[in-house]
Amino acid sequence: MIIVHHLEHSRSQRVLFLLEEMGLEYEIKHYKRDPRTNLAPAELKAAHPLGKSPMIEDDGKMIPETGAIIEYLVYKYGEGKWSPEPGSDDWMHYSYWMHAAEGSIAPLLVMKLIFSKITQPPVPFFVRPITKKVSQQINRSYIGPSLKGLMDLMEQQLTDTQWFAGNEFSAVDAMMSFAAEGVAVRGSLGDRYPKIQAFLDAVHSRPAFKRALERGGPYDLMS
Ligand SMILES: N[C@@H](CCC(=O)N[C@@H](CS)C(=O)NCC(=O)O)C(=O)O
Repeated sequence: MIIVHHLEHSRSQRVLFLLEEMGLEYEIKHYKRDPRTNLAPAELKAAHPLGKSPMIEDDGKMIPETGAIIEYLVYKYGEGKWSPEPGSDDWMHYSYWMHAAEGSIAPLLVMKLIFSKITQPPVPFFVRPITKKVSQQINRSYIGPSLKGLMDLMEQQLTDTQWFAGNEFSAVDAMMSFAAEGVAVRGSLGDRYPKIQAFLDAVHSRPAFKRALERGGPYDLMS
């Protein structure tokens, strides 16, 4: 039986989403964030030295890192479904977004979150004018333009194809669901990114996503 080490309010949600899409049986081990630091509790470190979520346990193996988990599930249980034909154009997109989600998009979202936090308490009020300037400068010169480039690319992909790797839902759409939620919250879609918004709406209306939410519990993104 697959066990998902699932931290509340986290990107582990997309692993539950894929498991539900694939119709696989799994158990969830729930973890709560530390209310003061918002980090994972020590018990998660006891399960694996990284202490991050998601992680899955299967056949006595512990597998961390969302992309690796998704590729493992598709390879081991996918029965040839959930990913496009290797080498095809759709597969190139599949591979690109599978890596870009955590390799390029997530680090920028985390940086944006961190730089927003240094402008708020508990940073002392008399330091905040400086941290605010630093935060604005880094947002303007690096995070903002880099994120815009990726959001433009996401929008273009979803204009060319209905999903991230062709016109059929695949595992990379579960991977990209958190990235799309992240850019919607941290990057703001406005009316410039209707295809990303439509992708999110489509994801949120899938029965598997709803079931995953019910089983996973609280999911207040990027809190
Ligand atoms: N790239 C990793 C990121 C894992 C990660 O940072 N997870 C966050 C949850 S969104 C976490 O465990 N945070 C708690 C902590 O750092 O203590 C993945 O996609 O699996």
